[in-house]
Amino acid sequence: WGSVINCLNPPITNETPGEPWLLVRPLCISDYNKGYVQILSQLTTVGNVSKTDFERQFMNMRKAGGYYITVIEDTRINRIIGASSLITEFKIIHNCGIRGRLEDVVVNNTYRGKQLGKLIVLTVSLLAKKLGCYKMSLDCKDSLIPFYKSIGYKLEPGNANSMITRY
Ligand code: 16G
Repeated sequence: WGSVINCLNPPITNETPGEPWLLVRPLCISDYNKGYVQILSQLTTVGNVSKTDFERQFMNMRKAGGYYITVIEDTRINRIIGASSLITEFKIIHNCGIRGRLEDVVVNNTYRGKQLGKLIVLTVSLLAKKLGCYKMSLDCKDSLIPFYKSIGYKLEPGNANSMITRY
């Protein structure tokens, strides 16, 4: 999906993510064995997700369509060390447009300081643009607002509320 990500310093891209052993690629069904589920537990409660559970949900996502999960693998140890999801939503508004949602962004905390969080978010943001999304939105903790601002996201005046009901 292209490699031009030019606001990072030093300049890294999804094709050259800074270290030769890092690989930015789409999630595969075999990534359960490479720790995709474990890394998500650095973000929130994951629960007991077995390999079968993961594979079933992976196939559900594939069947539903519109899920684009990108990961960063450390190929020296065959482990997923970062991830980010783009979920697309088909709308009637905006001329039957597509809205992108950024979800489940996580980078292993031992790999901090290498711009990998920025890289993986910019990678899926670029993908959203290529897919024709008219906007990309996300929910995050207050403490992450500066991070998202640094890569071009902004709070929308009058519309910066995130509301939920939990089940
Ligand atoms: C953050 C994540 C969201 C994830 C949620 C989990 C990003 C941009 N946002 O808001 O995708 O679903 O945390 O928190 O990664 P929860 O367990 O409280 O739903």
